[in-house]
Amino acid sequence: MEHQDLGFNSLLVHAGGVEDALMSAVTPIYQTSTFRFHNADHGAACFSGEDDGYIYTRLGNPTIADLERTLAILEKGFGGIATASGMGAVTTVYMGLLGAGTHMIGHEAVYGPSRVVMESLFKRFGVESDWFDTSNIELVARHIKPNTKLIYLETPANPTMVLADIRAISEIAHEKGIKVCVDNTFCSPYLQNPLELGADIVLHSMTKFINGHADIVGGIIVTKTEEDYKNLRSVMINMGPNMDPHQAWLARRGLKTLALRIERSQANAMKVAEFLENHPKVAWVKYPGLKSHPQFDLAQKQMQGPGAMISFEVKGGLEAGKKVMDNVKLALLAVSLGGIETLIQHPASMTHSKMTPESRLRAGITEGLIRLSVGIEEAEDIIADLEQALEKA
Ligand code: LCS
Repeated sequence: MEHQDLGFNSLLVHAGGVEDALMSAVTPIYQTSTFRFHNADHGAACFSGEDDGYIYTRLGNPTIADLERTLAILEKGFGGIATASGMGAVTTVYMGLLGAGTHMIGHEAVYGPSRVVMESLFKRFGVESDWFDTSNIELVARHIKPNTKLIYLETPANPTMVLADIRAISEIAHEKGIKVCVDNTFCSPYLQNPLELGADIVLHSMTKFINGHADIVGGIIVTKTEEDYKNLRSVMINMGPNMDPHQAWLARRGLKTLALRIERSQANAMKVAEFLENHPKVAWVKYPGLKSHPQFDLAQKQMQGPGAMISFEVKGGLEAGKKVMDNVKLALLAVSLGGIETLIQHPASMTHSKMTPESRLRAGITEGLIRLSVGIEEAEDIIADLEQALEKA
């Protein structure tokens, strides 16, 4: 069947694939760095593009291509570009769209390194950037300059759970010929499709929900147009943050159960968020599934579900929060997110520690903010674990 006729779970299982002479049911791992040519003319034709045969794994590989095609279908884009890590995807987009004398706008609370790499490394090469609260559309419009080339959103944002209105911002951007890129890591294509909402490029850390099993690092970019695809693929293959075939195979395997895993972890997250919101020792909770989330209506409109990420603060701030993190027994005290196991971490001293304290505070990343990635365990066990840890706070 054509993929247009298939529902999401069917695509997770059947999209992509390779035509393999031995008819293997699962895409094999083509663990090879290079591919043989039939003869010299064939090699030349592969290089000139007359023949679409594989050449060399940095340029393309059947196992990686299977994953790239699948993500392009799920995100409803033209093509996918897999990278060695989520940061490989972020920096490929920056390299492809920006240069000396250009300017970008980003949400103030993105994954720490996505901002830090721009404000340190890319700044050295003459790229300007402004980071502020993109949930405020007027602020976005006001910060656009004649040399603005990119608006970079992360929604929900890591770790503040602030949302950006992808459709409204894309409209403003496109009037000025500016590209919009959305980091969709917190949602996965199951919960949000930025390209359908108007964005030009979507990217993910595949390390998270897409792979889902906390056993690989990886990234993916999907573009809406062929032009952006060609540009970013050329950056990727020349810079070299390519994925490895084995890594791609694991990600494609993990992806098959994406919807099942998210349904389960999201149902757990809703229960955990309600538990935290009603707990006397908890100062505040941010979860897009709670009516108390300031952008609950936008979440309902833009996302197909609130996801499995929660941020909260214990009364008593960091000292009290540390007691919770040091006393959990089921949840793992670890960074990363989107896996089957519940993880807890402290952004100000961990994932976002390289931001300046001023930028962190302005972005709403308080010293006491704790981030929870809710897994697929029994909700009762996750709640009991947090309850006993909160008792010690
Ligand atoms: N984008 C988002 C939203 C992320 O959360 C991360 C990693 C990245 C991009 C980068 O992806 P990576 O290169 O690690 O595959 N986020 C992490 C986090 O919150 N804890 O540890 C890693």
